[in-house]
Amino acid sequence: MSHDEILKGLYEQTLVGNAPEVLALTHQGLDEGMGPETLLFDALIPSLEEVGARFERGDFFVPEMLIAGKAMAGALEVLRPLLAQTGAETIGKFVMGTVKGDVHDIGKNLVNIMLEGAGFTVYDLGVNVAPETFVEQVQEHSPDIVGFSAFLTTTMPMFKANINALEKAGIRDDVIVMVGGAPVTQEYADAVGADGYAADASTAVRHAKDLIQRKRAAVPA
Ligand code: B1M
Repeated sequence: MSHDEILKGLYEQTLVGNAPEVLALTHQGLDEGMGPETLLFDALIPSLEEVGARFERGDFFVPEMLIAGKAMAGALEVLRPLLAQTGAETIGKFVMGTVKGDVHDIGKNLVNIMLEGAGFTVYDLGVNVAPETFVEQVQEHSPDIVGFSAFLTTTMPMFKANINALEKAGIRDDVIVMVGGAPVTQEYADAVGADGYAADASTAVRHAKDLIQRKRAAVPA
């Protein structure tokens, strides 16, 4: 099988949610020397984008979206150690979760993998995370950054609820707040008072590093 055939197969089998075949093709691609980023960015992510487009058009429904998501998640588990393999030193602590009311986690998990690869220690709180849980976990781990992911326009307002909860607990200024997720924009992040926003996982890592450096530089020794 050529590399193009593997990418085409991965795209098509993710689209129909054929998890065993997606797993087999992921292994085959890696065995044949393809990079994990190629499999991710040239097949798996575009396929999920197409799943979303079909859902919007009414050609796909929630079950189709679910099995495609599961097929992608299986491949991501295989790619995880390879994407995270940089041997970087620990550069900061990151508490991360998908906000209350939202169960999407593939994008959040991908950000976590990239953060770990860049040397962050990541505390992943999972999905549907309540503001009080974010507060407790920030108090427990004292991270440099807390990250909120939201993938629905209806759950984006939880960013503000989370920031309010941090303020109420008196710890808002102790931690950098980053937000992201498919429908989120820089304007929305600014409007809710977040310190940072990123549209994708690699930008999230770059931005997280910058924000930490700026905060450390601003604190008098
Ligand atoms: Co849903 N879903 N879904 N879904 N789903 C979307 C998000 C949607 C855009 C599809 C569409 O209509 N085109 C749409 C939201 C529309 C909107 O509000 N604007 C939608 C909907 C409507 C819904 C339901 C409401 C459907 C229903 O029940 N009627 C329902 C909601 C459930 C809930 O959460 N309460 C629902 C359910 C589901 C499934 C459970 C079936 C499944 C989730 C499986 C899972 O995650 N484990 C699912 C899926 C698979 C999708 C799509 C198809 C794919 C999402 C994905 O994984 N993308 C999605 C369509 C789409 O996104 N095109 C869709 C790939 C991923 C790598 O990208 O998630 O964008 P992304 O993550 C990126 C960036 O956002 C960024 O980096 C990531 C990696 O590059 N990023 C950050 C993420 N977090 C960040 C944090 C940061 C910084 C960057 O800093 C802290």
